[in-house]
Amino acid sequence: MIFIFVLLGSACAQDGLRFTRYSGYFWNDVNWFNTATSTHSGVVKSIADIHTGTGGVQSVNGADYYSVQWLGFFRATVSGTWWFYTNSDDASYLWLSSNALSPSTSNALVNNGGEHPMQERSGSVSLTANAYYPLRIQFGEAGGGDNCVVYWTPPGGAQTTDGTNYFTLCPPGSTCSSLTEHACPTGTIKKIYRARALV
Ligand SMILES: [Ca+2]
Repeated sequence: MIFIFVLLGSACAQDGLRFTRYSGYFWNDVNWFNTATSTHSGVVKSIADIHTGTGGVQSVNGADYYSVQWLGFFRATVSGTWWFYTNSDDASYLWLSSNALSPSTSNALVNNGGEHPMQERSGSVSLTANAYYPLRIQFGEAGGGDNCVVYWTPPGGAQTTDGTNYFTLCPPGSTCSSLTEHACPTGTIKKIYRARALV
């Protein structure tokens, strides 16, 4: 029996979103992150709360005056209308697709801006199955309580915070040139092969 290996595709070795944590509150200025001082960074697979969303750096209601930005890509598993949500204290925003590349408060899919206790806001968008969309999420804590939860509902599906199979730093086969923050480091592309027997 002879085995051959069939190339099925390639995928970035790192699934998830990249979080970067900054000192200070962004006061709803979406460009603030471009010049702010970062303190921590890493890759996470969910933002079930600010603890998981920062890889354990922050705890819920644990600090004042900090901000976090998440960057990556979102893979739509099915076609149709998707709902995205943030629930945060204080401000948060979520952008998908081209708006994630040139964000403003007015083009956010989810605008949960302002200083407030835990508050849910949502937005819906039509997505195509197996397409990868640039994703940007910003959150900041001004004072008092602090937390941020991000979740979504696929068409006909259940609400979830679990980014497994949804979040990736780099879509397969892409050099991510349109969103340089996400560029896959050299050597992180892995190719997926399947052994097939010839008889
Ligand atoms: Ca607060």
